[in-house]
Amino acid sequence: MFIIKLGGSVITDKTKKQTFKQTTTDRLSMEIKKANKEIIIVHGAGSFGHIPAKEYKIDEGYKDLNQIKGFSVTHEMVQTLNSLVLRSLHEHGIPGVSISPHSTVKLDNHEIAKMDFQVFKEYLEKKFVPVTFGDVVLDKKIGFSICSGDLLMDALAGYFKPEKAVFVIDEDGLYTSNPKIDENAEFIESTTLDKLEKLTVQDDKHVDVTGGMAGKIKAIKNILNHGVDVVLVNGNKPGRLYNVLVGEDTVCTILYGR
Ligand code: IP8
Repeated sequence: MFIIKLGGSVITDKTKKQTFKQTTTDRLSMEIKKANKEIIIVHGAGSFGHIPAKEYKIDEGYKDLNQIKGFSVTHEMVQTLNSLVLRSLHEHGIPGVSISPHSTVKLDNHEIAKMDFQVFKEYLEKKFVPVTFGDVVLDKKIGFSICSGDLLMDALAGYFKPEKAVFVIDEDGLYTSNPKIDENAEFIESTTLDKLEKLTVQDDKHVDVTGGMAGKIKAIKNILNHGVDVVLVNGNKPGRLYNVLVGEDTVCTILYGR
């Protein structure tokens, strides 16, 4: 089994409000279908979720009444993106079913305190493809907060122990520094948790309420600690996700779990 995260910067244009990348998502759906593996899909919120979540400071927890509107607006946005992803999957023969974190996950100070894994299990047993996504969620300590797709990847990888946890991103993989701002950044083909600990990660200026690459690295370290291998692959390059899923050589970064 594979757990795949379709990054928000791959399926949307992160700089423009609610801009869905239909062609890219359709191609990725096609690659997933062709690979014919048991999968769970997680997707990011991109410009549908991060913009309103930032505006209403949802990640800081409940502070004022205006955020109630912000929470529901953000939820509506990510649910809209989820419908677009689901439609793309369905049109390419993938029986995706949506599992919304806001009603199946409970956070405690930004960490997952409770998650309904059983519902994923039952859908998988019936040959559906569970699809979940970065969402706004109730939080025991701070009222509400954001549950990122990376947090969901960590929790799902810990429970299901997939063959690989695959992050589909808008870069070829991991670099020694941020290639968007450092031309001397060196590409890392494969690495381990110990080497990853030594990397410092610099983010670019995307609107990202869940910590961008730094947040992703934290989730990746946890996944490696679950003993699960992680792959980072460029979703903008045709065929690479398919190659990862079927075990063909391709440009990507592989991180070995322990
Ligand atoms: O794009 C963020 O999820 P991510 C979810 O996976 C919201 O970090 C609501 C901004």
